[in-house]
Amino acid sequence: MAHLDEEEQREVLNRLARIEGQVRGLGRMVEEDKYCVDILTQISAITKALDAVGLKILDGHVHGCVRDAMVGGGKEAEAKTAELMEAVERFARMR
Ligand SMILES: [Cu+2]
Repeated sequence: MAHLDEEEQREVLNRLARIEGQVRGLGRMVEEDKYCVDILTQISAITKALDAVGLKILDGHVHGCVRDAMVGGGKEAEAKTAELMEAVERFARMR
C-alpha cells in the first residue's frame, strides 16, 4: 500500500500520464529516425521525471509505513528499516 493522500495520488498519476506521453514521443522520434543525441536528451528527461516520481513514493513510504513501524517499535521497526535501506540502495544504484 502506498501512503499517498488523495491529492498526492492524483499528482503521481498526472506525472505518470505525462511520462507515458513522453515515452510515446520517444517512440515517434525513433520511428521518424530523429538525430541520436536528441533521442538521448529525451531519454534523460524521461529518466529524471521517473526519478522524481520515485522520490515522491519514497517520501510517502518514509512518512507513512516506516513511521508507523517506528512508532510500533520492536522487530517490525527493524524489518521496515532494513527493507527501506534495501529499497534506497536499489533506487540509488539505478543512476
Ligand atoms: Cu510504504
